[in-house]
Amino acid sequence: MSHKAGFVNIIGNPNVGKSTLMNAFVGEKLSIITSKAQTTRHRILGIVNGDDFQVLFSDTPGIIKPAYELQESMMGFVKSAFEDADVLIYMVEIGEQALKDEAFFKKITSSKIPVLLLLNKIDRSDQETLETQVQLWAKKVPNAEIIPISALEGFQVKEVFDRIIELLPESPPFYPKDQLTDKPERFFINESIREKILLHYKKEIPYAVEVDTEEFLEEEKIIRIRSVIMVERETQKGIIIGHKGSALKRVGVEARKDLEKFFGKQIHLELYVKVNKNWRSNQNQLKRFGYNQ
Ligand SMILES: Nc1nc2c(ncn2[C@@H]2O[C@H](COP(=O)(O)OP(=O)(O)OP(=O)(O)O)[C@@H](O)[C@H]2O)c(=O)[nH]1
Ligand SMILES: [Mg+2]
Repeated sequence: MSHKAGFVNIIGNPNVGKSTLMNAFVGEKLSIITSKAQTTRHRILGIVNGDDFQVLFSDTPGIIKPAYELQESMMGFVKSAFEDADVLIYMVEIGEQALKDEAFFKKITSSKIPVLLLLNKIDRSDQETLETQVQLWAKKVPNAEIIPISALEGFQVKEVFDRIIELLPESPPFYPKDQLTDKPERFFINESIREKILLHYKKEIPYAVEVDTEEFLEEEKIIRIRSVIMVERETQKGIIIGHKGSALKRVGVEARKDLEKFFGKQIHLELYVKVNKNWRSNQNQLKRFGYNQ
């Protein structure tokens, strides 16, 4: 029996639904999803295995013009996703007109590998808008196959998956068939906590936050976790903690619930907040947090 395998890398503007789509393919909440732009900061592998195929999806950060080192590194992850793709998924959302970076856009339009342009969030659209949008993108990216989808509602997701399988090269698997991702457990803990921060704090706060899990102790019935929430300034620390610790407590309670689902075990989660001045612009700190592209 022949076997197919390859890298299918998902790129596009912030907030268009890239992580929603990858989670839908994998059937697990590997990537965090929020309504805020720049939710995803890393390249996250999501593996879908079958008897005769292995699809290696990569979720990537939304494309932006980087303003500080962290964002430079995020765009490094996007760049790497162009380099090893067997199939490129370029995701746009209904109403969108252009990619936020001309150089990346040229890479897509001159791509030698198959490009699937997924027009997402069509649940929010009407037939007329949809048809106009399809025509617009057919002109802009003539080398792409355009498929309208709704990642959130699962509309056309299976059709896209079947098309991907057709396009994949023959190859043995790259990872063991029971593996779901390339990221360690601590990564998903950090991300769950960061998701709650994106959900509950405003303006600059979520962008100034990084989470680091310092302790992960798995016992028979319980996993004991201690994580630090890093901010850039004292004032941000106060905001994260909130009146009598109430805001931080909410983050802890909600993250713990998600983690209990993810690990299928009782979780004890201890959170504390620390100031780490300008970590977003510090090469060494970024490296420590896994942004070493
Ligand atoms: N209506 C609708 N909303 C969607 C759809 N897909 C995603 N969303 C919403 O769009 C928002 C962004 O989704 P994400 O999956 O986090 O988007 P992303 O492209 O990964 O965003 P970044 O990581 O910030 O680049 C969330 O509020 C999703 O629920 C869809 O098909 N329809
Ligand atoms: Mg994302």
